[in-house]
Amino acid sequence: TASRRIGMPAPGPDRDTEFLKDVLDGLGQAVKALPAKHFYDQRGSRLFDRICELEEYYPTRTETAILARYAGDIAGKAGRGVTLLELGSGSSVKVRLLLDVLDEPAAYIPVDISGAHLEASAARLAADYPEISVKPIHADYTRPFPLAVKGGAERTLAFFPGSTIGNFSPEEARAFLARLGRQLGGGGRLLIGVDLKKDIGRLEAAYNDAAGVTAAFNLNLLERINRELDGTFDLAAFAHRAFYDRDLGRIEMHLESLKPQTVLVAGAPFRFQAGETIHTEVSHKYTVEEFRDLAADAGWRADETWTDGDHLFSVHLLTF
Ligand code: AVI
Repeated sequence: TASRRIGMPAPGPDRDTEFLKDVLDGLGQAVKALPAKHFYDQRGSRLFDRICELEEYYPTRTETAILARYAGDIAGKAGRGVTLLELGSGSSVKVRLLLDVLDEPAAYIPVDISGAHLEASAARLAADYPEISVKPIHADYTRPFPLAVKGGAERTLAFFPGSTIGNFSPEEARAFLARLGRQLGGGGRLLIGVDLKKDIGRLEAAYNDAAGVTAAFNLNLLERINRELDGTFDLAAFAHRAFYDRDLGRIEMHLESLKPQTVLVAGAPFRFQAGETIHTEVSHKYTVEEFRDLAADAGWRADETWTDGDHLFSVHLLTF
């Protein structure tokens, strides 16, 4: 397989058990919620790739434009022979903008929870960049995972694009950044994409696209439960909801039960009222200052921040 050719070393996270546990716990709470990381099975990862191409979903193309425009600056600051560690590498598209300009990168280490997607993307990247050593790690990067980077912290550049940091609460984001810093060590660097606060209409449109791709992405979580955990969700009896909460500075995604119903998961019954929701995702938005303060609280110094002309999105280079 592709993984063996490019030498995938680490066994994947024990996802089946974890998925079942998270679903039983999450649906058993008084306010039902599921962790957003379980969106990304193979179908979910594909749907997410389609979201990234939507007219309404400005973050991907805006961040890509920022990276394309400032890649030379970023490469200059990163220096020679860095190992690039990408957290949640997905299809490994944006990283190419960096690999194209970095000065003799030592290695590229993509980390992703979706094993099959990781394998295929890493194989494609390895074929396109034969001079770069590609060492994928199949892991849930929200938990500690084994990482041995040659050349020390100063030669490591972590890359966490897409504003995925927004899918953590601010407290989780702080804890995650502090742990990543400790994992890399003093002098380690992080290039991170963060979606900015902006008018509500623009934000809500990005999560309620006309073609219904985001709705399909959200509902795929229920399909996944049906497929993998013997669930009995009737997809027509749940609806996608996404809205911006100004006080909390975040988009919330939910799946709303359209009628009173009972659903079974692995034999366990879960009762839904009409209008009751499963909270499936938060997507926090920050100002540049808010994010720099959060990163500083986690021990990171902001070296540089780049944004687009419309101030939709930001890319920060931080040092631990
Ligand atoms: C991956 N993450 C940054 C996306 C976001 O915008 O929060 C996930 C997403 N959910 C709905 N659309 C996109």
